[in-house]
Amino acid sequence: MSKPLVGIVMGSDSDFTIMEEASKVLEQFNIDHEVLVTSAHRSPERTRKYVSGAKRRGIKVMIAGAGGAAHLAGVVAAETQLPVIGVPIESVLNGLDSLLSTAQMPGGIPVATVSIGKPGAKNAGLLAAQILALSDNNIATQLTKYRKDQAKAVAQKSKKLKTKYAANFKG
Ligand code: RP5
Repeated sequence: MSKPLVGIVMGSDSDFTIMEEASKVLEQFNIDHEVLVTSAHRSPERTRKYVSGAKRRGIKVMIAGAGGAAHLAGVVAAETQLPVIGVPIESVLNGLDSLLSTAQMPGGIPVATVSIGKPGAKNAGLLAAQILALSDNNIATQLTKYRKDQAKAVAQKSKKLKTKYAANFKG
């Protein structure tokens, strides 16, 4: 049976197309995680119940994504000592409202906020993996390889453009 190390919560099922990027990263590193839709304002009791039991059940990092008046990450952070990564979801104001609502926590209860939308969700997964890697050599090794492969891919992209547009491309 799997023992989830990361808990991913989102305010609505409409957030899932974004938040699945975090889940995909964790799957890539074989990190057990669980995903739950729960809202800070529409289902406060459900949110509190889930978050307050998370540490006891072995969860080490929480990722919370929400849009609009996005207070889910802050509410999650208020209920646990686990590190909380907030993902602002695109909204009617292109996610700027979500970004500010998630990032602008008053001093005392921190939320580590990533960028808006899919890149942010991806980075939330990577940041969770990096936190777990502090005490897990297997994940640390996978992260080292991930970065090496990423660097190789950049060089390959440049090479491809050189073949296509020649001359002034260095390589
Ligand atoms: C937020 O409201 C959710 O996180 C979502 O991003 C947004 C819209 O929710 P739905 O109306 O699509 O359920 O609480």
